[in-house]
Amino acid sequence: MSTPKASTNSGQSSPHQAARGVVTDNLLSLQTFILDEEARHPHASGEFSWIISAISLAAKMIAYKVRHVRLQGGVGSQGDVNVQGEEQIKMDVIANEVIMRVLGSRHSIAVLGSEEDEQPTILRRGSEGGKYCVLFDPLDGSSNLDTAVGVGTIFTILLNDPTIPGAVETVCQPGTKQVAAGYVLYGSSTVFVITTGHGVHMFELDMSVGSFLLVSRDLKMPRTCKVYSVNEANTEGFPEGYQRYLKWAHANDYSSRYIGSMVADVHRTLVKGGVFLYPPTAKHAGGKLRLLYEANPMSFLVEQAGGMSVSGTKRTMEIQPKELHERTPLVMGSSGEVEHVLRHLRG
Ligand code: P6P
Repeated sequence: MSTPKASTNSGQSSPHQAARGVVTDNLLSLQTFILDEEARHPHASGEFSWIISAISLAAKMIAYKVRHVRLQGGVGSQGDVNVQGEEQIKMDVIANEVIMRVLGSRHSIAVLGSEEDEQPTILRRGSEGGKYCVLFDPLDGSSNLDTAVGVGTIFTILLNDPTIPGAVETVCQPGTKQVAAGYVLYGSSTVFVITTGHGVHMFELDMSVGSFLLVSRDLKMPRTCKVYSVNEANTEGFPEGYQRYLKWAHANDYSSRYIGSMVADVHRTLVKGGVFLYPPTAKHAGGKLRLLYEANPMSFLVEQAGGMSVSGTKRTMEIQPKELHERTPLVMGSSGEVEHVLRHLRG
């Protein structure tokens, strides 16, 4: 297979950068890409590839339902409050059921953890097998569905340890232990972004063939970009360092972009650069975003794309989780931009 012609963000392509740019000629599906990756690891059993294939299938099913959400009756309250204390949208439950049904049939999975379910789901115990655990937020930002704003699915894949008796203890691993992580953004296009620790790769859903096709290989985010993304309505409740940073950004010609859907805000940051912040607030003193299945997978992707992700002044992926649904403050994005925030947090 010839090396795909590619152009980098700057429009200049060089042999070194070419591999990182937009893929313009060879058509590679997500399925083929993952099998290619698997072939590079002689001892790979193929179990991991089956999981990505399942997530891809679930993503296509959810993409269709999201794009017809009112016709599918997916808008509006489910009438319940989830474990997060948030009102469940009907589409939250539909997306969760799709993923649980698709992943539940994969023999390589021992434990599933969802933002929508209080406890993890144990599929296989001890000697019953199950090499991996999968955690996910089935439909992040779903409160935006009634206004047709981009929403997303976030997932992370961890190794299972059958010697650990409790499912929660098994999945409470620091982000550095992630085997793979990714998201699907159901936006103006449906994109599947994944890393297995060897760069970040983006695929776009071609509805005419029902496949995710590679559009960007080894994506790298710009080191700087004068854009910050935060809900400024919460400013008065931010710790002082964040308030000092925002004053500095306002005085240094920064633009503000905030969608209020993490997958959409982080995807923009990954592709164009900038910094996304969800600091501690008056309502969420420990931060609002969930460590295990939102912050960690997004941090893995951002770091693989050359960026940084911190919680306070600590590297997000080094936090040792204690609970499945624990939350964390978060600052992630271009390394140069995260450094500007850290400078103000350190005072
Ligand atoms: P706020 C969506 O509800 C979500 O969990 C993330 O997708 C998003 O980044 C954040 O909350 C938005 O929170 O408080 O700004 O509405």
